Amino acid sequence: ELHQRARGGLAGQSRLVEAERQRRGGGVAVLLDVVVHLRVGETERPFSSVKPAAVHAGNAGAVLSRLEGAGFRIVALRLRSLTRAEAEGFYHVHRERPFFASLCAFMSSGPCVTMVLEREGAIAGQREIMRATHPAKAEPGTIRKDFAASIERNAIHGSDAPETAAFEIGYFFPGVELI
Ligand code: 3AN
Repeated sequence: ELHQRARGGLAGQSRLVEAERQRRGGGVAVLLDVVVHLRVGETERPFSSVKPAAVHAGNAGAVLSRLEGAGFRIVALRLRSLTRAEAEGFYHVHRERPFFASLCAFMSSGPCVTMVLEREGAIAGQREIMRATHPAKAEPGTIRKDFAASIERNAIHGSDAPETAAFEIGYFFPGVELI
């Protein structure tokens, strides 16, 4: 289904590019310009999760409000407590890292607010509003600076690429129709 959607999106994009090329009278430079423009403006759907410490501190609403204020739409939402095994599966790319056991213990220590977000350029946009993995290195006004206590308990997760978003949405919202 994801492949079909991706193909549909690309076909739609090519039609738009062709229409714009004809409207402007053609030319490779114009064509490239339109392709770049369309890619920058692409609507994306990252997975996101407010982590247990931020939920426990009563900051879930404030974090969601920051996201909505920055133009993200919530297209799926579920409060859930991860088992240790679910946390390990989610973070399996980090299984060799020294902090893996502690991270998975933390992520399964209380409920997370799991979400799918939507916005143009949402993946880079969310990384921007979350900011550095280590809250001490993040600028004031970013979610991790304002709501996180440590690099491990850093308030929020956000997909870092379309491929990870597809895996993470499938992991947390299997079979859920995204509105
Ligand atoms: P990000 O969440 O910014 O994409 P990753 O993918 O490098 O960062 O790390 C995933 C998660 O692992 C982070 N959100 C954080 O909770 C935890 N983490 C990363 N680095 C460390 C570290 N040095 N010590 C403890 N936990 C870490």
